[in-house]
Amino acid sequence: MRKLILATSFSMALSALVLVTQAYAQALPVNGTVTKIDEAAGKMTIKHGPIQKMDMEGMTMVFRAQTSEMLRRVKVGDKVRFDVDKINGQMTLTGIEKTK
Ligand SMILES: [Cu+2]
Repeated sequence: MRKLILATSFSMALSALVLVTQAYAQALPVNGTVTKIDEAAGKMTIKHGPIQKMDMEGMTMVFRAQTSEMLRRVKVGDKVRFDVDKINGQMTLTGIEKTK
């Protein structure tokens, strides 16, 4: 009985993890490569793929980072996934993670 409960909780934890991972991948919809990080300016240059919600093709451009921590989380040359919103008229990174 105890083993069954353990197995059940394990598989439930696993499905929860899968769900979180899927939600996460969706939350960071854009691919890119970091080409420059300017901590003083709070900005990062990314060579990015298409950004559907901005109706934007792939290009290299500068983004403002929503938090300074984002600028330290990744390095130049890292492949990343990120999300962006227009905040106060500026293209602003709202999330970024290094990918493999
Ligand atoms: Cu762009």
